[in-house]
Amino acid sequence: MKRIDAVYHVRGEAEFVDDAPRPAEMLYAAVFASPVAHGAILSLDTAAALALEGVAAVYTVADIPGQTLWGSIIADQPLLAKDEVTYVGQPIAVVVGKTAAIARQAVNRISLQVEERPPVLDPRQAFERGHIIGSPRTFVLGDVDQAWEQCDLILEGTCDIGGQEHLYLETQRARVIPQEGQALRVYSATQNPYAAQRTIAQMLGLPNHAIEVDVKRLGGGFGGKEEQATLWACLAALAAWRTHQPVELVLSRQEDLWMTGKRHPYISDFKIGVTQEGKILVYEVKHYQNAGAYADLSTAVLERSLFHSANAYFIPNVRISGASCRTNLPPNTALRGFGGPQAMFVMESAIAQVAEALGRPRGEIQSQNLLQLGDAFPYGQRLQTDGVRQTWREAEHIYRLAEIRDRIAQYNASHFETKQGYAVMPVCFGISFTATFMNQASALVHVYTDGSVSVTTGGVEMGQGLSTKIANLAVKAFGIGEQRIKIESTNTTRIANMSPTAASVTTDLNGQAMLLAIEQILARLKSVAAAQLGVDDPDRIAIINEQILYDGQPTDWTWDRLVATAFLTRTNLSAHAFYATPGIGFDRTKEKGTPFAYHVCGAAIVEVTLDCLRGTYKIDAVKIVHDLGRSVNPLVDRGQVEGGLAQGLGWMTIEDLQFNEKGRLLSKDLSTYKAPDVFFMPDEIAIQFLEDMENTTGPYGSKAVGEPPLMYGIGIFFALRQAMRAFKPQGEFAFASPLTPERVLCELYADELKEIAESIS
Ligand code: MTE
Ligand code: LUZ
Ligand code: MOS
Repeated sequence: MKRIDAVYHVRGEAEFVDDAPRPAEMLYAAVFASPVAHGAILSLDTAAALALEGVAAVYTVADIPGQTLWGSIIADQPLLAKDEVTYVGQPIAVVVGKTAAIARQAVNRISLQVEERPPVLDPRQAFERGHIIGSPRTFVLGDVDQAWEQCDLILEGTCDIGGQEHLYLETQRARVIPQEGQALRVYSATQNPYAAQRTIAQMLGLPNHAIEVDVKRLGGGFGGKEEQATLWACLAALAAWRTHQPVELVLSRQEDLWMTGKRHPYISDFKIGVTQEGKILVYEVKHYQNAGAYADLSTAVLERSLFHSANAYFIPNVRISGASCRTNLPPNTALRGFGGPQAMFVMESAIAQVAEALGRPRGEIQSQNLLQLGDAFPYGQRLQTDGVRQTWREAEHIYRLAEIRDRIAQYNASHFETKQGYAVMPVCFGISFTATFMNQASALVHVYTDGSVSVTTGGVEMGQGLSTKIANLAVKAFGIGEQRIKIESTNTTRIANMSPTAASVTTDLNGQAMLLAIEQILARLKSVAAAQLGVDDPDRIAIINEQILYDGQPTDWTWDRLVATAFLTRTNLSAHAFYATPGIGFDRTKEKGTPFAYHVCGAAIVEVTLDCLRGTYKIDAVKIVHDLGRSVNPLVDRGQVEGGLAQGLGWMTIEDLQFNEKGRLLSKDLSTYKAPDVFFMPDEIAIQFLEDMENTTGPYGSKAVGEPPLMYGIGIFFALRQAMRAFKPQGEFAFASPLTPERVLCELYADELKEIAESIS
């Protein structure tokens, strides 16, 4: 089955927020944002903006009738800045005009006087000044202090990890339409319709039921619209509320780049202790997370970093700690992996340092420390699968890792100016929202009298193929044709209190809720069929290919006939159902529990060729073994693995966020922020799914897929590092990302560059 929306995308018919026909008298909003990273607002003059022909209004924080602070976890972020600004791009005022161009022109006429204060951009510096969001956290397993004494080798290091732009194709946007009475209908490009609903309600002092949020689909979210879509929906809603007219707010690409938060940069200190044989006995890590100016999701991202700090390895003694450090950057936020990638990068760096010190291949250190079935994670949960070792072994075997190693060694022995490298990247990613209460979902299913079916869930389609998978599941559960199923928009009036579409669990949670709803309807339909057929046991009735079977034998009843008859005998053909993941929980006072329903495992081999004269590189191959469980839709899942990989490779290498010392984003357009394209991607991508892995949590034994493959991309850093070491064996290379060609060159020629610098001075 193809993706159900592919045909609309190809024809350009797929509807996004601003594609729907424009209501008459709609106004357009533009945002005036802070040009400085930190300062006190002395004065704001909007008179010239208001005077511009076609401008309807300019709103500031004074125009907000209800709560002015928002945030899903900690409500510390002003919707519009009041007395002070704390990052470049922080919204201060909203202008509404007859066109977006007029609104933007008016924005340029606003004058602001700020008393600038020095910004803090470095998370460690913020930490030292006590600028911490939430509380620092520490996970402990074993006896760390005593374990150092048993080690033959102890190494320390620091990782300096870059952020990442989401680069969804569709920038942030919302359209808000006033309704009769005190109500608003909101079309928002959001992963989190309920957050938009409740935050707008709080801002306007209205009950939640006054706000209806509807989401058809997103042109990508990648975490960037889990929390941060809310702000723009609120600003559009404020303007619509005040003007009593429809208002649309669409960020330009540049505005989106400089006004929104990104993946968190981390600075992480690690210390690792091993035996002579390379067995890891103890690992300690301190993460300084660069949270940006407000809480956003940072404390949750940090929590996921703590959960994934040992990645796919069993280490008997660990101490993992971290703090969300408040800086004067835009609030950083969810991005595919949600803190997992940063933590895993640190672990892999520590292992690289061990391997280099012992003079052993990195893969040998990795493989002897892999988690196995029943091993304890630092947070107490035990691994319920042998997927880590199984995927590693499979990758080693089917892709002939030993041959890759020998081929690359030979290549490097016979080439001077180019060198090759490879790395294996194992991934073990926990599936569930780490906040246990969020692991809930509901669904609403209607069967109409013509046999067609309408499905609403709390999940948002954002390109990940959710609608297709939900439709696949409905087809399978009902036993009817796919043309019968319509997946509706996500809507807060049809589904209440939904969790965001995030954490890779949307099909798991919403799919299960829908299956429960379908079960209810099927049970009723089967009772009707049993009565009509004059048999006692409805459980012996099945629906396959729209035929009603009894004991596996065809009857002369069809889906159409059964549904029509059910209606005439007054049977409820609708159901709402609720699902909550069973068996999970976490105690934050002890930092122990079972936060995850299960883990997704896999391993990737990344091969590169590096041009050591130019610093440029080519990805020769990425070969993956990935555990999918019993896939609902292998094509969609393959797309997710490839897309996640691309995003991970880009994060590690060419996606370079540059801020100047005043906290202003320099890489604020697509000519200076380079993302992977088809030419950057590996010449060869091989993906093998582990077929015999079962999962009892996901619908029909399927597993979450959205985020874990991103972390395969981490392998490229260590493949490049190996190639760099082949060129310059005595080189000391930093664990700093992204490893751009420019950085590679500076590292390869660090001594020469130093000499030149000295000779100049
Ligand atoms: N794939 C596409 N095409 N577009 C996206 O925005 N978001 C990713 C992933 N895959 C994303 C994507 C992220 S960050 C998550 S958490 C999951 O999809 C969310 O969807 P799921 O829960 O249905 O996997
Ligand atoms: N969002 C969230 C997430 O709120 N909690 C999570 O645990 C999570 N994990 C991954 C991505 N988004
Ligand atoms: Mo994904 S970072 O959970 O939206």
